[in-house]
Amino acid sequence: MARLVALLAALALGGAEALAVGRTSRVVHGSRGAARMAVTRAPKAGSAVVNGRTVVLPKFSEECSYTGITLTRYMIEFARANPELAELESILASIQTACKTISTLVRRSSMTGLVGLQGGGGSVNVQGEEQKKLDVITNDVLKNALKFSGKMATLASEEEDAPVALDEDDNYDAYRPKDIVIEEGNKYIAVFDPLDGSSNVDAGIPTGTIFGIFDEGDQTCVVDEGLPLTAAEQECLASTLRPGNALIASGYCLYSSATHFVFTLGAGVQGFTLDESNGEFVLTHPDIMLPPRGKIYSLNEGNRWAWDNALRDYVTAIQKGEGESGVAYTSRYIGSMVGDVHRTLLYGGIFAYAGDKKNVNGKLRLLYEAAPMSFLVEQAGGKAVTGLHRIMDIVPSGVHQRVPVIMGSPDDVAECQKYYTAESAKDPEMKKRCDARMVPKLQKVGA
Ligand code: FDP
Repeated sequence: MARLVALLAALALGGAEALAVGRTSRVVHGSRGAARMAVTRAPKAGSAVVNGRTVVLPKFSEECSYTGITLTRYMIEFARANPELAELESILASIQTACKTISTLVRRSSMTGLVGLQGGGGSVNVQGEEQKKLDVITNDVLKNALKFSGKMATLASEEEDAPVALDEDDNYDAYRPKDIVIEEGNKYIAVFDPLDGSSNVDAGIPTGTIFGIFDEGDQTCVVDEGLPLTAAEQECLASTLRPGNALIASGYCLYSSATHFVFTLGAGVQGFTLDESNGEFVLTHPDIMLPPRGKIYSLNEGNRWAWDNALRDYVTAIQKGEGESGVAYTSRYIGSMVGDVHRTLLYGGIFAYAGDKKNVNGKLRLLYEAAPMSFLVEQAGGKAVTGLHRIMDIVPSGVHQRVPVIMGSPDDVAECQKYYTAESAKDPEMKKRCDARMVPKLQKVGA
């Protein structure tokens, strides 16, 4: 009967095509001969347990072949399947809107004059990096979008010196009478890098936005209105920050030949592509899974002579075809984390920005680069480590803390990790450094 209903529903829509109705109840509606969406495979249904909570995957028994499964629809179905996580729908809606705006800003920057350094130079963020015009504007775009979602308590961004606490007025809800007390439990923390890889942006190289969403947790900070925050307020806000294994969502937007939105809500990884004709993200890469092993290594070889011996020996082995797979690996490095991780997710292999003698903690930031990307990579069946330890287990000591990153196909990362384990027996100083990252020690914000 269900099959008959599906078939009739398909026929009733005028020349509609029912895909394999005899074998599955999934129906794709659209006209014969018209341009169809390339992807007709629905993401897997089922559920997963993440951080002690069950996440139910949305089911898609029908779809329109003209529009495909849009991100908007995916989130509506997700919220229906997970009422207690329904607020993620408006958070993701805010982020996708920001990504579309940023995509346009990046694409048009050569024509609109949004190239080069903020204020002609001299505008430096808390990490001492020169800010580009686009760094500043994209930070505002994302910050506003998240603020207007009305779900955020704290925002931490690469471009902000300290986490931003949203007070009653900032925490936008134009329809909320001010005398109603909002339920504290509905508040989230967003961490983000609005334009990762921005040092490349004026040359048209891929860039991206990285985001992570945490529950607020138990700690409450009382922060006086207005800036600057006192040191105690900053430290309190920093202490609300949590390890990667407490993330409930993370993802990135890649601004490249197409704009991709790839994310996890704790039950697999879904990849969408912006359909410029209707401004919707459409599911093009359902259930992304990393191949167990790849043939690509991706790291800045300019740092080779400062690397720990473990990494140098591992890279030498895979270059020569003397690693576990016996294959000589090839090198691909964009120098833009989102682009390099996106390729790694799709093709497999290993991406790393390791610690070295000069920068013992590497370059990438734990909170808004390493942890959100590690959550994604693990959800796609991969591994993400600092060398010896799992990145997701590190409790942040500071908002802009850096950590070494080695992530990608599980067999490749495990092979690399063995070199670190062997090296740590010979080099107790390296082991001490690695182990120290696992012990939270609150730094001053911005340290
Ligand atoms: P960028 O400085 O251009 O923003 O963390 C920032 C980052 O880019 C990553 O996207 C990228 O992987 C890395 O730095 C590149 O660093 P190197 O130039 O040292 O290779």
